[in-house]
This record gives sequence, structure tokens and C-alpha cells, in this order.
Amino acid sequence: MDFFQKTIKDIKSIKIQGATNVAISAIKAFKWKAKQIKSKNKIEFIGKLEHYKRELIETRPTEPLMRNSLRYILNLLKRSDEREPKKLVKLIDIAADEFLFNLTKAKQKIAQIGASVIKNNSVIFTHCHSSTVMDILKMAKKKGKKFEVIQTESRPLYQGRITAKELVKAGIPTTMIVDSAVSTYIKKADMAIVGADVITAESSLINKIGTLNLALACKRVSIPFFSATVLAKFDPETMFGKQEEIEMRNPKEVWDKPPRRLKILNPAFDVTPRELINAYVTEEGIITPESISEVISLNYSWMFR
Ligand code: RUB
Repeated sequence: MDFFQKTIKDIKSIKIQGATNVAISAIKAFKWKAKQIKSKNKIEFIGKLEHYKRELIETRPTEPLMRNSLRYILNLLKRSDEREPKKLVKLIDIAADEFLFNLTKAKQKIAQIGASVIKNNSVIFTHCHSSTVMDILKMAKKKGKKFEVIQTESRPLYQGRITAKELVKAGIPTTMIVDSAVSTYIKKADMAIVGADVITAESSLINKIGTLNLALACKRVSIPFFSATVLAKFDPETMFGKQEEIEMRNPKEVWDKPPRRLKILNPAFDVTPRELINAYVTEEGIITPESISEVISLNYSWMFR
């Protein structure tokens, strides 16, 4: 199995998980694959790249950051006057590295901005595993803030354990609960912060299944609910009425040997409507759902091309 196929397998199996890690791995695999392609001309080269882009995108249908990043790289190639395959491969490298650099810079900004939201002696609630939320919590700790975290285990794949390991390693006092205990323990928290897989044109948030329950629980006890995200997780197609597809995962993740005739549903994500979200913590600042589309169109015009 080559590096490209291994990346596909690891993304599908959630060995590589979280929107950011998925996008970074997909970009690296795309870059690698471009170097292996043999083609006579630019049209053939782009045709092959389109095919590999589709293969990557199909690994996780609810990941616009991966889609946007690969589209960004391919668009740069299509718009260039360069025709020679070797030079085109170089262009891919340049575009990919540029995207990765901007992504890293955006995440660093979010860590700084998000850390300022964490109050001293507070209790922060989080769900699943988001590298963006992790960056914020670690930055807050680095800045000398004292706080505790309550986090879910995130069934069925237990991504909460990744969060738990990272937080404990960072020396942040952490308590894990089962997903169904969210409403019980939310009263102990001062705020909740989760990651994001998708920001839609209606400013809704799509994130790990259970996020909606957490947001509803926050509303009930009147504590703020935030999502930390780079703006490139916006799905431009939702502007044209496309309903974001929610990835349905293998029922065996829930129960490997269920009784026959039992139907099991295993959606990976859910949709949290804008009225439950206090703000998005982004590289452009803390932005309310009402203004996020405008900020995205001002700063990321390439997404709409
Ligand atoms: C992970 C998940 C994360 C977002 C954001 O789901 O929902 O909250 O992807 O992650 P899964 P990040 O484990 O199914 O991929 O902040 O790292 O982009």
C-alpha cells in the first residue's frame, strides 16, 4: 500500500481524525500523488488530479476544509499559464505549502484569541476531540490561567479519550463523563467550546454527533456555547441551497454483533442551529453567527470562485 492509499485508509478508519488533521493529511497525500503522476500534457495531468481529489474527498463527506484546500490547490494550477508537467508538480507544492502555512497561522491566532475567552477559575465543557480547542486550552494554561475541563467520551469511537490524554499530559485538571451525562454536569460549567467540521451559509455548525445536545443543555442553564474554527471550514455550496451531507458510519462501530433485524443508525455529526451558538472563535476574531458569512466573503473570496 502506498502513502496515498494508506492516507485514504487512515482517514476512513478515523486513525486520522478531526477536520484539520484530515485536511492536512489529504493535502500531503495529494502533493505526494502529484509527483507520481505520468502525463503527456496539462489536461491529462489535471484530469488525473481531479480523480485523486475525488478519492480523497469521498473518504469523509462532511469535511469542507479538505474540499476547500484541494480545490484551492487545483484552481491555482488551472489558472496558471504553466504547461510543463514537471513545473506543474512544483506549482502544486507551492500552493499546498501556502495553504498549510495559512492554516497553521490561522490556528495560532485562534489559540491566542480563544485563550482570552477562558476565564480564571472557570470550568470549561468540551466534546469529542478538536485540535483547535486543544490549542486554545493549552494556550490558556500557558498564559497562567487556572481552569478545569469537563469532557465527553464521545461514543462510539471515543475520540474523547484523545482529548483526555492530551489535557492530562498538559497538566489541565480534567473530568470525563459519558455522553448521556451532559445535561447532568453542564450546571457545573461556565462555558462550552467545541470544534467545527462545517460552517453553513445559514451560520449553523456541523460538528461531532452530540454537539447539538450540548448546545441545548447550555441554553437551558444559560451558559455560553462557542465553536472554535478556521473560516475555511465554510461550505460555499450551502449558499446555493445544498444541504450538507451528514456522514453515516458503519453500524458495527456501535455494536459489532447486534441481534439480527436490529436497525442501528450511526451519524458522525449533527447540526447546531445559529440561535444556540453565542459566537465562533476564528482567526478574524470572535464572530457572531449573524456576521460570519460576511466575514468569510470579505477575507476568503477564493472560496466563492
Ligand atoms: C471530530 C470533530 C471535531 C472537528 C474539529 O470528528 O467533530 O470537533 O473535526 O476538529 P471526527 P479540528 O473524530 O469524526 O473526525 O478542530 O481538529 O479541526
